[in-house]
Amino acid sequence: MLQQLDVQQELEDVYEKALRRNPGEPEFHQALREVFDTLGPVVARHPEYHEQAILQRMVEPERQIMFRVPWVDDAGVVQVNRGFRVQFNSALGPFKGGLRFHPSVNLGIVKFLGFEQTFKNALTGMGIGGGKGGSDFDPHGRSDAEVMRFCQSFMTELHRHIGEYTDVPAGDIGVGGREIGYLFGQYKRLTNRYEGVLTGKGVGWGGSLARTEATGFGAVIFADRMLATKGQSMEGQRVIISGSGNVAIYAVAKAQELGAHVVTFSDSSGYVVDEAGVDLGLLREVKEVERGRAADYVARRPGSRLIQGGRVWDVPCTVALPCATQNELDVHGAEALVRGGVVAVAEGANMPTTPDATEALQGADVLFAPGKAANAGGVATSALEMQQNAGRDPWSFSQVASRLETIMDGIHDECANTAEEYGDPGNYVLGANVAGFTKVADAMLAHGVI
Ligand code: NDP
Ligand code: 2IT
Repeated sequence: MLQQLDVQQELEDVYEKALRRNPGEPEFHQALREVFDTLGPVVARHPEYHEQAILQRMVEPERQIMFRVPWVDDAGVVQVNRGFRVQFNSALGPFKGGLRFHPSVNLGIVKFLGFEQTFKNALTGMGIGGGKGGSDFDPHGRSDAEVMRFCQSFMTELHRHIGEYTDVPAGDIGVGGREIGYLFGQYKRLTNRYEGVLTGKGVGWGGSLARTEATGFGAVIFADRMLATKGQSMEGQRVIISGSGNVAIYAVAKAQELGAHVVTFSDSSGYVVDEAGVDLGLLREVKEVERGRAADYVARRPGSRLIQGGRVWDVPCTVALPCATQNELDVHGAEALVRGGVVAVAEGANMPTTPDATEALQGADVLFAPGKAANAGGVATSALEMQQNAGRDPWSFSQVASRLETIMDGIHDECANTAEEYGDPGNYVLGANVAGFTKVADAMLAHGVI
């Protein structure tokens, strides 16, 4: 057993070196900090991790790809975006993780997401490594033809680096079924291979039933299991949700199915309060079919209101599900949640809660589920899609949904048991980080210095 002091010094040294080697990437630094803060006890128990430089290797992506993505818009103007794929860690399987199309995307954001993805994917137990990619392309307001031309150009470079046994991308912010369709079409055309190289495909051409629902469903199932440790459930909870994309919509759906009362959603124009309960059918119509804005929902839903410039966390609730983007829930938001009577927070998004907000919630004894555990249902169902593709055997909705539920139960219990084993029961952040890290570290040890 290494001395505790040596371990803390070792973690600090690796962290400081990573900061120096990755300047100007605050989200990546934050993701590293959050994981490193919980690893002391596990590194102390395993001197071999130190001897084999596991931490140093883990913070360095295996491969980082950046490329030009030129395309022509509907007005005939040449546009240039930047494409990314960071293949972070393949100790447990082919790189796996989403593609994000959003103007804020840069290398640091893709690295934070890829780092987190590695541990998340380990928690699923499905044999998938971690990666992430995307572009600073903004699909909002673009025509289908523009999105198609962009996706074709993006895949014209990306196809060299991916494959069903190498790296299997999927959706994330700004990348849904439409984009996956165009990306898949171009991959197939360039490689002459019809293979499970992407997940989130349409159900008629290789996609899995329940993949669309999986992330939001999984996050609510996780919240339900956390509440059960306190003798509660989702039934009767007053829920606030941020975001109104893929994750948020199906978090609304599952929460309502389990008997909760969901009163908010949001997008980048503001948040909507609907005290009568969010109308799921209208929300889907506005967001999935019309690609509309929050105001379009409010215009058709008497009694609901759009609040611009405020924060959704001021709406009193017992359960909060941040499902939009990173760092959307800061310490002031966390304090507002605590004042409003929150009992549980489960992250549907990746790293939506800032470190001081997490501390404030945990300090107030709020059940807190980090994204790498709570939103793992999406990528786990992607792995089920890969399984269906490999077996050429599509499964029914209920088969996939019941596997998802079993997987979320397993992740919940593994996080809870690990937290208990390491002397901090109820600390799901510690449980998720340590359980995920250990799986990746042990596989890396077995593979030698690579
Ligand atoms: P979508 O693009 O479908 O939806 C994103 C939602 O968040 C939209 O309502 C969007 O509003 C809002 N949003 C995004 N960025 C911002 C921002 N900077 N400020 C305010 N609002 C913002 O993405 P997903 O639902 O797929 O992803 C949401 C989160 O969940 C992300 O953190 C993603 O990484 C994570 N996640 C997704 C998984 C998946 O399977 N899709 C799996 C696991 C995690 P607007 O339209 O106005 O921009
Ligand atoms: O953050 C995530 O886990 C995702 N965007 C889903 C990744 C996937 O490969 O399904």
